[in-house]
Amino acid sequence: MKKKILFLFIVLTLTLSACAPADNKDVPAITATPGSMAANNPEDAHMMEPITAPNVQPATESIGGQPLKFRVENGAKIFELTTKAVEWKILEGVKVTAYTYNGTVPGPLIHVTAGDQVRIIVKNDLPEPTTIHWHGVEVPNAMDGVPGVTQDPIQPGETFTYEFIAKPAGTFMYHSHFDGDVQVGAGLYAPFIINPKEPEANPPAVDKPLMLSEWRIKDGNTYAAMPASGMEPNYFTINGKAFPSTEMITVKKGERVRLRLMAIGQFIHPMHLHGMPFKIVATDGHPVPAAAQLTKDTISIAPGERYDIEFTATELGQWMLHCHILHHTTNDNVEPGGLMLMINVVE
Ligand SMILES: [Cu+2]
Repeated sequence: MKKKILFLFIVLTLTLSACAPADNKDVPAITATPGSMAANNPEDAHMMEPITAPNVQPATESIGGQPLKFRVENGAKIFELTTKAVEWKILEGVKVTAYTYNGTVPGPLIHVTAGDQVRIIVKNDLPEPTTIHWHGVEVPNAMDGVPGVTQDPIQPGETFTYEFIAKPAGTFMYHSHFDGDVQVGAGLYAPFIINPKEPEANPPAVDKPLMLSEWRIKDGNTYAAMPASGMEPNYFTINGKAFPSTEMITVKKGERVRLRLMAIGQFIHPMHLHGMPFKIVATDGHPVPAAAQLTKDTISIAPGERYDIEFTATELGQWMLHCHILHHTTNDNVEPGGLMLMINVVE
């Protein structure tokens, strides 16, 4: 039976190809894109094109994820974001063409308190439409940022205002929801942290968001990396930097460290800490009760997930935090690189 179907399929295919005119105008031409990749399916073509924009300038800032300043109007905290393309340095001598919020990767940290009225004015200076999704934040439906469902895409040159009450407290992210597999990979993501209404009784000495992502750079072109054939990443970044350009975290012996790990790319990263075990104190922004906090030294963070982990720096020295998919600790296949950073415990 199977053989019969296969035979019929072959006959049909041969007949159809024999009938097709040599220059059939209805069949889309297959064109090679830079990086020598060809899209057989026109719907795949968008992801195979390099990230480009007219007149891309080098970024004026060198560190991403810095707190965004706001002004207060009638009790609301007003933040302003502009989406724009810049040349972003992920490593000495390695630049990507990035789509950004306010010119950095990640975009600026929006840091508010539970219950705050938050208004975010977004101006789109990209050559294509975009929207913002407030990942994990409990917003009204109209503010959810899904194009064609909750809003029209923000067209190039247009401005859109998001407004909501910040809740619940925890570790969240904001990112593009338009052409997400390209725009998020291209850099349109940032941390969004909501403090509890009651300030913490015993805050850690170090409290740091770490956003994990991937890039594909070929022949000087930047592509949004994704788990698709020919689109695999060859660079990996923590807060927009690949090791050894990742930030070193310095802490005094005996102090407590909180790392807010966020996977914003399209790959899973089992992050491993040398020397000191940690506890998982929050998952996807929600606190874990003390009795349920697992003690681990490796934690897999899947795309979209956040884990807040805490440890006490009990041992002096430089301790590595790195992804244990070891290809992810390379820069274009050269070790060491990518998803590594140092925790420097000092006297
Ligand atoms: Cu990894």
